Amino acid sequence: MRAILALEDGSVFIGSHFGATGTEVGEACFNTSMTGYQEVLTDPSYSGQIVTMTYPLIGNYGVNPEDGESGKAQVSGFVVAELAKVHSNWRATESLGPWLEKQGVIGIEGVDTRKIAKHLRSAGAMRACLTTELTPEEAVEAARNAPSMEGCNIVDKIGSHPMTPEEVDALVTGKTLPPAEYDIVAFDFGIKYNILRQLRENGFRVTVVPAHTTAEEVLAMNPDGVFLSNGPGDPATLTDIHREVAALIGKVPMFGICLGHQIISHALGAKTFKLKFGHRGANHPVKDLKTGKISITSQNHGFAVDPDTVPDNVEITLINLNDNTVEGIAQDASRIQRAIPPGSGTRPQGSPVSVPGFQENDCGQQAATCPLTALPPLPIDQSIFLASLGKMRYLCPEPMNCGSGRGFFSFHQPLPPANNLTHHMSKIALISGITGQDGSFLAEFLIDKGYEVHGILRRSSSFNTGRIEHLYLDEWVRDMKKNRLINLHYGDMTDSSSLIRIIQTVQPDEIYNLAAQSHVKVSFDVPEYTAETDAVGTLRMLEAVRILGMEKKCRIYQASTSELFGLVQEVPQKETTPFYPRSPYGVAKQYGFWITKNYRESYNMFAVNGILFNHESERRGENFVTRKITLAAARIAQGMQDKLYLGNLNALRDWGYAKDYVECMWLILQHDTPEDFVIATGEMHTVREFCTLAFREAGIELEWEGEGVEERGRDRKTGNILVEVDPKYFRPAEVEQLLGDPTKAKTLLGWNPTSTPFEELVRIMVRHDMKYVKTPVHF
Ligand code: NDP
Ligand code: GDR
Repeated sequence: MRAILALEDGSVFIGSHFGATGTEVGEACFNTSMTGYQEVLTDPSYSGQIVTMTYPLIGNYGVNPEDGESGKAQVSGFVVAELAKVHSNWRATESLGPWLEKQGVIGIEGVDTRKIAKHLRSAGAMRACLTTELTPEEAVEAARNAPSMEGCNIVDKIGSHPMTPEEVDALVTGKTLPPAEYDIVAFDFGIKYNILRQLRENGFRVTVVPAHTTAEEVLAMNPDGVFLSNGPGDPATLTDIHREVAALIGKVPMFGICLGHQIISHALGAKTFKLKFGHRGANHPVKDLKTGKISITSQNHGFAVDPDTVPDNVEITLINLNDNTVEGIAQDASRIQRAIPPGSGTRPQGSPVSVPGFQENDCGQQAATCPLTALPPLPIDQSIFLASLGKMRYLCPEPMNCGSGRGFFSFHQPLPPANNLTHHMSKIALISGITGQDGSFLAEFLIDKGYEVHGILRRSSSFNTGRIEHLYLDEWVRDMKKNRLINLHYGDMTDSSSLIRIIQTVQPDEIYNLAAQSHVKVSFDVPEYTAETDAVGTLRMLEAVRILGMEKKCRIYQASTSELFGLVQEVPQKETTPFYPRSPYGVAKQYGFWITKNYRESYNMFAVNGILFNHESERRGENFVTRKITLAAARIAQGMQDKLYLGNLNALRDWGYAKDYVECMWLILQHDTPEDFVIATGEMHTVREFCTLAFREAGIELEWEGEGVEERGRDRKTGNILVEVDPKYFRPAEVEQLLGDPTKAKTLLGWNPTSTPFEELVRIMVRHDMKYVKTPVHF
């Protein structure tokens, strides 16, 4: 049976169904763990989420009753590349598919989970619909109508499940329990069983209380410590819980993980914000700011504490090295100790849980002798918890271990201030043409790869940063008061001095020279300027690197083009096909190609050409034929335009998706040796075909009639003529057909030329433009 995953931005992934049938909505997120799918599925923190696992094969060790994090599956949907139909593990009692069916969870397999994860990483987590019964259009609509995770109180929705100490004991099977020395009250916001098991196995008697238990009720239980559990949803919505937790601070030691950590932060006066795509996986590097130790941790949370709101008397102790977000806070022990009122419900001074005990068991000092890596393999998220125990020095009779951990609250000596957060990017990239279609996608791609990204911005009387606005003024970045994700420098390909100055300042490891007057037809109108920018501009860039003596440090990618093949000398065109450009643009780019190759051979520079065939996207310039068509189809379908005028309908092009092509630019620069590559899909289509598909996607079936300049596209339903030929769009010399052979890129770079098929490309563009024509913002 077919299943569909639809995202609110109109992306649709069609695959095969497993598990339950029906329709569910939730927030789409991804988890990069290789194992632990059962823990993910049963973790209450995933409530309300449709989880995509990026590991390619899921279900291979089945499911069993002992690994559950709660009594049932909690996710709203499950997305995998391939579901293992046969499981193999001695502990397993059944296969994942049938178990999910019983649990009522819809699953989808056979979709490109890598693509989904990459999309969510760049576009951010979004509302989604997983269905076995709706059409793609209905599914997108359902996703758009789903509630947003921000501002959503899911803790109350899932409800609490109080447990007596005896019930907690019963969760631990096959082990002899140690005597329980300390009493813990654990708030249940969606607590995971493994946390309870670990607490019990380490000598804590645990009573699980409902999320809305009051401070007074907790203190009446006279606990040695309070634990605030993980849980789903937006921590900011739980204001009454913040209040009760605030009332406990200073009266009883406490720590929290995930949501618990965020609740404590709120109780201390800090704020939280929604992460763009959350932290979900088993490989998050977390740095202890006190010891400098870095640990690899398992995480699952979509919100984080805003460091700028953390009060002065609270220290930021841990940060996530992927994005520098706060992973742990602590409050000064002495302040807490002073705050303990005489005769309160806390332990008497001098007991094993007193402050001196904590000082001796300083987890930071233990880090050197008990690294997390020395621990036996742990199920997902236990690693975090064990680490949290190590931090829980009031309560821990002996330090469990230390190092990694997140979301805990413990009592520390003063630590380096929060502004010690530093961000070390691995490589520096400079992109000319960053405001263009490719430049904007490449910037996103490189940011995701951890690059420090710089771009050359040319002066314009109006704003030309529309495609990169989200990177330049990214709200998250602004809120975090960090550096912008990209750094822009004024310059121009016609101005050598600006190029030299920028390269000297930026000191790039990699330059992507994408800037060009890139319109073939326009190049007949501005041939000299085209040569200045596309030909001599390339020379200026290469010379700047040479003048600055950076030939060895800096790798240079030159945006070459299939237009070099022009009047094609063989079909398909490959790296060895002779050139025959047919426009001032093609001729200028041919100079760019050869001067790049010449500098490589003359000065031994890593300077390479990517001979890219046409690649399009929702960000394509509006006067290139594909975008012109998708915009017109969207406008005509919505009554905003009557007709579309085009030039040569017979032109054949090898059209790919720009997002896929920028990856290849990067791969070419990472290759061991400097070589030129053809990048293409290996498939070609006419302009007419593109038109037919685009209008179909917009709901209009076109019928073609006539020939040459008399050819027209008629709406089959209404009979109206919607497409006509206007000779003004003919070119003085036309490139009739282009078809690339990407074998070399496939073989040497491992690049997949067909990850976005032609039909999918048209769909992406039209869906985008159906919205864009009403609200001109790139989604
Ligand atoms: P776009 O036209 O979308 O972007 C061109 C970029 O170059 C824009 O950022 C533009 O700035 C900048 N630019 C133009 N002139 C100058 C100048 N004198 N100085 C500094 N910057 C300048 O192109 P694409 O993103 O589609 O293409 C990227 C590169 O790849 C181009 O070199 C193109 O020729 C080449 N190419 C593209 C293919 C495609 O199918 N897209 C195929 C093969 C090659 P502004 O925003 O201010 O206009
Ligand atoms: P191209 O792209 O010239 O291949 O250059 P474009 O989309 O402009 O044209 C593709 C084909 O469509 C025909 N065509 C029309 N083109 C435009 N722009 N407008 C029309 O109305 C129209 N009608 C028919 C054209 O004649 C042509 O045959 C793009 C650019 O991105 C270059 O920078 C890049 O180097 C090449 O692709 C590979």
